[in-house]
Amino acid sequence: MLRNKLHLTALLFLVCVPLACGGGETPAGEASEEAPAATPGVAPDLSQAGTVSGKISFQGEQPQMARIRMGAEPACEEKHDGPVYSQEVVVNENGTLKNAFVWVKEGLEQYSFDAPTQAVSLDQDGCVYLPHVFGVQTNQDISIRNGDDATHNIHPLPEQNREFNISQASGQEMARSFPRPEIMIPVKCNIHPWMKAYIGVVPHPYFAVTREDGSFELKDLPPGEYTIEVWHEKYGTQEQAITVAPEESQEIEFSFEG
Ligand SMILES: [Cu+2]
Repeated sequence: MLRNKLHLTALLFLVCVPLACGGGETPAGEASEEAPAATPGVAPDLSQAGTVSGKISFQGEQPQMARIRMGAEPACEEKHDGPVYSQEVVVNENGTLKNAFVWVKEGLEQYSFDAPTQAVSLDQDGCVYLPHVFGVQTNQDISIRNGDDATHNIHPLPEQNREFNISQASGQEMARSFPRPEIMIPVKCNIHPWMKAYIGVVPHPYFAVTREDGSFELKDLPPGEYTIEVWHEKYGTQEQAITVAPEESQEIEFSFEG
């Protein structure tokens, strides 16, 4: 009789404990819209890290860029010394492409990275976005500033993140961030239709934007196999699979044709 009671107690214990534990759990599939789960993984070991660098070359005929007429906004027009042109395609003097976004698309999934505490700047200066193309880590602040004597309206058009559309008076500044990776988020101004920028949101620090010499550098990359992608506003994307050996400095080149 005593033995049976003990069995019953044990049985009740086994049934009750899992029920009690389950009471406070959030049902699966109810992840918050604004706070995706943190990327699993650890920080990479950088003791044998390498570097991938290179350039984005351009072949063929350089397209003529449209001239931007901003006479309706004299405060902006007078900030420019000469005519202003669209930055859709900027070919550098050395035959390379400016404003190409280069990033590690695959190969870092096992790692996690904290967002930098320092913000990235996006200025509205002379009714032009500066910079025209830039990268930011997920959840890293973008400091958006209106340096013009005019009102702007900052309006990113993401597909993986939440859209916003905010008027900004002269001199105002605000910070925003995007929680999800997205290549690329177009940004427009509802007041000045020529204003365009593109933001690459990356879950790690391995990205770069080509400037006046068309070069890029991805430093402190742990040894491994990677897919490197380059994105350009007009010419689309290309990718290359590479292997980075311990402490290796590797050069790669991409080429777009006009
Ligand atoms: Cu504007």
